[in-house]
Amino acid sequence: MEKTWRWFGYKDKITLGMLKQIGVEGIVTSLYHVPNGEVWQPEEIQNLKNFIEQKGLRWSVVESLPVSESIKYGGADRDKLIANYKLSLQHLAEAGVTTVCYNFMPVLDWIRTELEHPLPDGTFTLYFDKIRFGYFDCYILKREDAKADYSEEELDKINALAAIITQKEIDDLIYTIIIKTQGFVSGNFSDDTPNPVALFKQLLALYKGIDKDKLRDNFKYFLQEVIPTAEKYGIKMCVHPDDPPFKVLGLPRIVTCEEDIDWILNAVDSIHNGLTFCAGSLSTGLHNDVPALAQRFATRTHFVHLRSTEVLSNGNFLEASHLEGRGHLFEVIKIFEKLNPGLPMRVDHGKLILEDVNKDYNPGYSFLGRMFALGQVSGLLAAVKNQASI
Ligand code: DNO
Repeated sequence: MEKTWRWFGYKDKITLGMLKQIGVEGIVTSLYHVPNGEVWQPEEIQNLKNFIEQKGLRWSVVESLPVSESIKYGGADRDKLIANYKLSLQHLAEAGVTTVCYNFMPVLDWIRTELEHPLPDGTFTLYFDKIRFGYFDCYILKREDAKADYSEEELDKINALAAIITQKEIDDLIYTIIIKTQGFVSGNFSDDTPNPVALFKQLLALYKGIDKDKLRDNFKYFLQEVIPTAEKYGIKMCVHPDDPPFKVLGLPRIVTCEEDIDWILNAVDSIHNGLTFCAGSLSTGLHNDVPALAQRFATRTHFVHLRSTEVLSNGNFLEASHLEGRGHLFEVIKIFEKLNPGLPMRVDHGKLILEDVNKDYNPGYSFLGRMFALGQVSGLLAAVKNQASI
């Protein structure tokens, strides 16, 4: 596997020089400053590529070329936006950047309720608390029908939380779910968004009446347009699974399990229509057996995210060590090295350890925590390779 690292562009505090020192080979990045839906221009792509190559690295993967909301809900301007998307793909291919990761999650990209959850060893990690998320849904968004999505017991706990939650905790929850986790990945929100809850509700409203089947129709429409372009220019498209892989806030999620992935890969049956195998996202679905999925989809995978999670009996989940948890990364690496060797992989969602604290890194994208995880995963990779050569 190629050791890659998600780097947030020219303004990232973690420099390419630092990455060279810790054994990173390839860079995963995006044109972060280009608003969603606009064409990525050849000059900008080339400049970024040159910048990376001057440091002795390569631009291995685009993560992400974002799919605009309107393409997902099937808005009036979707054809124009898809045409722009195709042009961006063409420009990337012309520059020699040919692996493109994206997702098809409505409104929210990934979801956590806490970004600095303390662990007994003094480090901090990302955390999803079902009851806090339920509070956000029922009391902050006040979504119609929200209560139907929670059990009686969960509703009791949500109501109990409502009786004691402080204004600061409410503000933090809004900031965490809407701004901080989405801000750097989805382009829908930023620190300057004046009334994030109102904007969030507007976006949710755009999906009224869009159920799983309708969202699948829109996804297929997108794939039927985009994959022929990917074939023509040699682009490997790879969709990222939904994080977490279940329905949230009444929004359908359609990249959650074996059946979904099968459906996507068959919707347009081409090697250019592939998967980003995110062991972490898939592992938070108790319905998923991560190594079995790797075995099944390895040959249609173009990019791998190595991380792992622990799911608690109450439905909450947190990031696990890269050596433990439901991701079973040793097995996963073994499978990929056997069935599709050499794929770019990056570690994901490092903890905050030691000097990482108060550095204001994007959540999940610490330096030391990720470096530590990369060390662990590099060890697993070396062990797999040694085993294979015995
Ligand atoms: C979160 C990431 C996701 C991922 C996108 C890909 O940390 O794994 O935001 O980059 O879903 O489009």
